[in-house]
Amino acid sequence: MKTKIVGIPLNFGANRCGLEFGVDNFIDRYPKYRDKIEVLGVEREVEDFSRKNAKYLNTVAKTCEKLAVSINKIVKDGNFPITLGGDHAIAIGSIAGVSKEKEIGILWMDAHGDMNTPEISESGHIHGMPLAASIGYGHSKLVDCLYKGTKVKKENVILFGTRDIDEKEQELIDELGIKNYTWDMIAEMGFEKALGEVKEFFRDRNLHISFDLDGIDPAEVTAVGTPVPGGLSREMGKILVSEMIDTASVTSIDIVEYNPIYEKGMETSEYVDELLQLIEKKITL
Ligand SMILES: [Mn+2]
Repeated sequence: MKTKIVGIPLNFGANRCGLEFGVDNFIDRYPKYRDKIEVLGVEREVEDFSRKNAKYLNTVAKTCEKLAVSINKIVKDGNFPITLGGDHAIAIGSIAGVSKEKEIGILWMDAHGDMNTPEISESGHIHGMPLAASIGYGHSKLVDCLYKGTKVKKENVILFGTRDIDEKEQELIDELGIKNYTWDMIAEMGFEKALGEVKEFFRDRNLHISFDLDGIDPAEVTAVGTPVPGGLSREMGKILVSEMIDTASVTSIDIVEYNPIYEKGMETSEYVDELLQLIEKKITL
């Protein structure tokens, strides 16, 4: 199987300057990816700026739709899509593109829950909503990306590494019974044990991994817009991806929220390169 990397420099889901430079800056630092990453443009749409609870909804929805079509084609061609962000809202598109072809579960590695909806979001930023949208909760323009309705069953989702969840978001997570390995739980039970449980849950099942760089400890990965103390080490992040590929039938991966404005040196772009190399090596075996 061949990996196909799609770069999508969306920042409107986070409304934070810098994310739109992530893909180009990464390629500039690692020219070996110039011919390997297909960069998709953001589809800027007319917006209703009186809407505060889902900012840039039309632009985010249209861009996710475009990404979903591209990812869907990669899957249909028998290849393995990697989506490089850009803010985490793009996962709405990548997941829709894969889930149209096969039933998948989701491993959501993130400091945040990304389980907000327009009704409960405090910021109105759509990058806090993609997991909820993928399991059928949120604005219909997001939920119905590529095709109508729920993309992934809520019981087939695991949150991993969380340490900053809004109050109403937590209520929704509890109400829906979403499995959530908070960073506190992982630290207490031990990373190996937590990973072991996640592996058992997804063993031999189709799995999409949505890897938010802010899930990693910001002391080790600085180039993220919404850092939260704590989190996985760089090595744990790589072990997670590597062992999930060995255990589950991993179909697709997102690597998101690379914001070069906040980078101290090159340690985050280096980490993205390491992750891409690891995935490529394992998938093309
Ligand atoms: Mn996220």
